Amino acid sequence: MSNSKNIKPYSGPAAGWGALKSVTKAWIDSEKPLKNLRAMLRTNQDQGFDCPGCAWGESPDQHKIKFCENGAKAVNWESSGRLVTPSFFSQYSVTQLRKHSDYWLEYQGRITHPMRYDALTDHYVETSWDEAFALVARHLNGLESPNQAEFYTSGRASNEAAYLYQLFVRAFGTNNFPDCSNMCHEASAQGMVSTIGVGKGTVVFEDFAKADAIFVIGQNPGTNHPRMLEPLREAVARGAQVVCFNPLKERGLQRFQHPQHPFEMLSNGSQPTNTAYFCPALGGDMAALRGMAKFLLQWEREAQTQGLAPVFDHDFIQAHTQGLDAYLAEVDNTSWQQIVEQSGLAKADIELAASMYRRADKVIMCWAMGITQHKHSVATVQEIVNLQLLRGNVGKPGAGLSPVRGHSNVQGDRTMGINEVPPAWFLDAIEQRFAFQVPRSRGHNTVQAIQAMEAKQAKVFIGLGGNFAQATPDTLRTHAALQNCELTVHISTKLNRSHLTLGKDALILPCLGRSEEDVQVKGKQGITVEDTFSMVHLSYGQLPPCSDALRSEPAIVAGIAKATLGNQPVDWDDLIADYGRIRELIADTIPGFADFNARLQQPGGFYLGNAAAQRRWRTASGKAQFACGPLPTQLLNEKILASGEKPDLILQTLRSHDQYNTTLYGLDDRYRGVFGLREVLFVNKLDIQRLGFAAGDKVDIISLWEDGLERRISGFELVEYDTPGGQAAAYYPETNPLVPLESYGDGSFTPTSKFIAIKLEKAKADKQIAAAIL
Ligand SMILES: Nc1nc2c(c(=O)[nH]1)N[C@H]1C(S)=C(S)[C@@H](COP(=O)(O)OP(=O)(O)OC[C@H]3O[C@@H](n4cnc5c(=O)[nH]c(N)nc54)[C@H](O)[C@@H]3O)O[C@H]1N2
Ligand SMILES: Nc1nc2c(c(=O)[nH]1)N[C@H]1C(S)=C(S)[C@@H](COP(=O)(O)OP(=O)(O)OC[C@H]3O[C@@H](n4cnc5c(=O)[nH]c(N)nc54)[C@H](O)[C@@H]3O)O[C@H]1N2
Ligand SMILES: [Mo]
Repeated sequence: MSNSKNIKPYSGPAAGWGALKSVTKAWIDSEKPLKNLRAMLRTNQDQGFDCPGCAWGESPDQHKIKFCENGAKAVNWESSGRLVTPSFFSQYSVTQLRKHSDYWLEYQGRITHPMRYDALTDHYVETSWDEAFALVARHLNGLESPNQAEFYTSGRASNEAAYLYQLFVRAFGTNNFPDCSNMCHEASAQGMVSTIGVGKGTVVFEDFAKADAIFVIGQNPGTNHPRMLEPLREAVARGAQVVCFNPLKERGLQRFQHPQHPFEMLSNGSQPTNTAYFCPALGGDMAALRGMAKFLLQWEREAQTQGLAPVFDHDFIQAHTQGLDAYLAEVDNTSWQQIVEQSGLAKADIELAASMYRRADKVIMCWAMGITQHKHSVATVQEIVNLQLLRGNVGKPGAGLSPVRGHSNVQGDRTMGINEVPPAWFLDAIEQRFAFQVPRSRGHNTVQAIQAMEAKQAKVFIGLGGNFAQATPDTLRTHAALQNCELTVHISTKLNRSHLTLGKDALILPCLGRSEEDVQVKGKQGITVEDTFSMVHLSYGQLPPCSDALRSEPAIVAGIAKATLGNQPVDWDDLIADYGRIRELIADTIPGFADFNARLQQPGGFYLGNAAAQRRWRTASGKAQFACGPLPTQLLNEKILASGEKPDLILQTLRSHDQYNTTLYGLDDRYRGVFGLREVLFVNKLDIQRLGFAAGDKVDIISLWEDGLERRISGFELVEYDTPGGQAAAYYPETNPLVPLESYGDGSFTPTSKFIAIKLEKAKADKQIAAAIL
């Protein structure tokens, strides 16, 4: 065990008193506690605002407090009393700001005025909105081709902002829409569209109360979707089976104490949230799921010969699916040896998981980044679908597929057309409604956008939210790529490293946060978002804006559009006066949004619908399709093998309990027992010994990838941790310098952030000290 004072294993339950303490700290630390209390209580309430945290949906119960610990952190962080004003920027040059940590940068507070980079002084200086828009327009209109600009979106942007953004960018002439989804659930969309014809989850909130079993695969809801713990807890309480697949024993999936249940809190009792926990190897889920299918097939054959009730849902398979025989042949072809080796699970464990799956009539399968950030993620998602199709677990109450989304409106942004490969029907609808010729060629995703900037083919980068420089892989290359640009523009709430990784010209355009009132010509405006269950609802900011100079995201997009295109293809100002008019355009062009404005009036919003949930399959064959790919022959990429070195460990990069993606609320990770420190590497005790280190040692981490570049990060403390042998974990974004840009998912282009082959060396810094002493 490490003797570092920063490491103190945590024995309490998830949520509980620790969560209340943490909420209080975030609240007091906002420096606006009285105002923010009101905001917290309006989170996710009717006529209130949508939590800017995760995309988990609301309980239809109108009387509950609906924010969780991490939602409260998000709200208080956004509505901080600290301000980053023009005088802040005159105090620090960009070079000086670069020396500060990411945590420090965001901690300085909300950006209050539009700022332009002045290369002569190396400072950001205040600019007017009109000057800022004119600068963007000048750059965009000066490009040889619209495809030389990249238009990034992070998933917090509202439907209204996203719709205007895509309209402007397509009218400008490109489909270059790299977005955070490319790094997130892209594989879920690809894997599901190719099998069930819809790239979204098929379940709604109420299904969780009806399920007999809920599988939680590669997801850490205790930290990233805390409100999901409640339905999981209720499921266990009524005797349903929760099954977890995760190499790490995540606390929220083991013990949970509900802060809104006084008895549990006072008695300090806690609900065990899981009854079955399997720890596969990183990237081993497809093999584990294939093994489960192999058992189901064996039991189905046994049932047939013995005249027992079938294991497969033959009626469903017959009426609704295609490709079963080819899939079962592939299942037969997959050897147990390969399954056990690749999954890292014993055959008996896979049998146990399969029997839990078989016993349940209605099964929900949930998953997140532990599934989607691998090379074979699309195939793994397809294997989840295969398993669910075998027993008719798609399109019936209490069962289905649930890729649990990340950002609060990432799903809505896609629905609005933030998509580098938009479907033809979407483009047709835009073309018909607005009478301009839409670009039809594929645009860039996140990886391709970085490659284009690196090759100096793309010259303008505009980010609608997010922190592109830190969230993306191969940090050194990505930073250099952004710095190749003629212009970088960030529409942001808080200062981050992307603002300091700038092109020749650079702008920071500060926007209203979700929690702030948005008043336009026709009065107070609400925006809409879509949660992970395809519920669309209104969100009204509650707090006065932190600065009079802020503009809303839709207004900023409209300002750029008007300066660049004039009043084409729409009257931009008119749309901003009343967002209801933007929603009318959405209703005209996007299926499911008819009578958009009227339907929003119902409390809780409305359900967009999902064809697959109704067993209508929008696939080429009109049926749900079994996918029949083989398991990867091996998980190590050929570029890793070509390095000629055997990895010491395979590294996954994940979130601590005190962060929201690249935003760090603090330096603690309570459930994993790490305090005041982020440069840690979680490694199994035996591995630490095997590699000749001791817990607490500082190491350099080097990524293995054959392309002539060295990828190294330094000074990480080894923390002894309960993780399967050979598998390590560390926090993102600090580890992004290790992820090679070309290491991405087949068919998804998602960086393989959960599978990085690494070697360890004793930290260089230590070596230098040692050399000095000698
Ligand atoms: N508070 C808070 N909430 C958030 C976010 C945040 O940063 N903070 N981020 C939001 C966003 S954008 C997203 S996408 C979601 C992310 O939500 P998660 O997907 O829960 O996020 P990660 O921290 O990446 O955790 C991945 C989990 O998968 C496990 N895992 C890793 N590799 C594998 C594997 O190969 N197999 C299996 N079975 N498990 C594996 C890890 O041990 C970890 O428990 O959360 C959203 N909500
Ligand atoms: N190694 C590794 N890399 C990863 C991941 C991983 O698990 N491992 N996860 C990936 C995933 S799932 C995702 S989704 C991406 C996230 O990538 P991004 O979405 O690009 O990053 P965030 O950290 O969420 O963005 C934070 C910034 O958004 C701005 N912001 C906050 N609120 C608002 C708002 O209301 N409006 C606007 N305009 N700006 C706002 C603030 O300035 C803040 O600094 O990272 C990906 N990168
Ligand atoms: Mo995400």
